[in-house]
Amino acid sequence: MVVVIVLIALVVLLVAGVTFVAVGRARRGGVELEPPATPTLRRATAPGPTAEPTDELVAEVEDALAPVAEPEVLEAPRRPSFRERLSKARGTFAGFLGRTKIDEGTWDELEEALLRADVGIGPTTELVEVLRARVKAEGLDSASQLIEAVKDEMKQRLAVADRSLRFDEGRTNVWLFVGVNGVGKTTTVGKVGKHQAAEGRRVVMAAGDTFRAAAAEQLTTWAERAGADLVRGAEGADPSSIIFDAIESAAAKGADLVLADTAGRLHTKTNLMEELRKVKRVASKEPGHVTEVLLVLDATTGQNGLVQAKQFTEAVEVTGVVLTKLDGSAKGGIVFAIQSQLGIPVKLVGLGETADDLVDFDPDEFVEALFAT
Ligand SMILES: Nc1nc2c(ncn2[C@@H]2O[C@H](COP(=O)(O)OP(=O)(O)O)[C@@H](O)[C@H]2O)c(=O)[nH]1
Ligand SMILES: [Mg+2]
Repeated sequence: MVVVIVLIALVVLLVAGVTFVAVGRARRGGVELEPPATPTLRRATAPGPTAEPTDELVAEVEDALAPVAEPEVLEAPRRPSFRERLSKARGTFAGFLGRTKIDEGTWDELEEALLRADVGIGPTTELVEVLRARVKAEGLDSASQLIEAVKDEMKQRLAVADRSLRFDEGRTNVWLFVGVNGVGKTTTVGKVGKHQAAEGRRVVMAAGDTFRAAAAEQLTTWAERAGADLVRGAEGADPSSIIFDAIESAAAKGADLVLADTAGRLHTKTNLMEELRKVKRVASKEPGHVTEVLLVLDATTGQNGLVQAKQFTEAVEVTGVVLTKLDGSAKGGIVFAIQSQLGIPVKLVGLGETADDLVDFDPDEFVEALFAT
């Protein structure tokens, strides 16, 4: 009798044990069926030695996962979003975003936020006046409605017909990059070169900053990355003649785009502007055809950038602005000041140091990013 009871007990235990292991496996199998982010992750989450899965079970799960996991491996580098890179600028509007009603405090906070973001006193005053009138006319009474109105007005002010970089087919196009020292000219020439070469254009870079040898070295690295040709001269050489050499060399081998770096510093400011006028004149001689003069401005310098912009626009006809280092700045509002006070479109913005971090300026995305929570 005792033997029978012991036997029954053993059988019950055995059945319970088998069921437990089977359920455990099924559960782990269920978790495994969630599509993992990458195959590496898949390996990391596969049952460990303690799970003791059968080979068939592993093969089955891997088969089920394979079609889901593969496309992720082939994914190209993602264009950085304004939203993720503008975290500093975004903080500027934090206090204002916390409000629910529209009262005098709301207007004060809005004005302060716009000034802190470097929208500038003129454009800020104008914006606030228009918004006060709009709130009244449309009977808006919540701060969230006001925020939508602010965004709408900002987008309207940034809307321009054309931000594209001008390129005339069949010509030796020359894009000149100008700006003060350290704003990101050489880096931008490199990034633009990489993008343009990737689009199939034959690019020649001209190391027109002969003030320091390091600038030509830096550009050499970028030219190698972009698969572009580079024309450089000795330290202290005449920038105009280097740029002209680059243009002639481009024309001779059928390259259609010359990207010319320039110095941001000479011995005095007046000389720099004279030098740039000369560069523009020489670059416009046959076979050269200057289709862009891009002023590079550093967003972290805020309103100071506007002063620089005025000086450069007096010297050469600037066709567009490249605003760099927007990733490290709380002063993105300078975009409004540039466009409203100078009427020059911001064409490209730098959101970081790599080639993929130079993107077309998208005003709607930019404004939404400023107000993202
Ligand atoms: N974070 C960030 N750094 C940048 C950006 N553009 C340029 N830089 C950096 O700014 C510094 C100066 O750039 P450089 O091209 O040498 O300036 P240049 O003197 O005008 O030619 C370098 O360290 C660049 O990597 C950008 O969009 N974001
Ligand atoms: Mg440079």
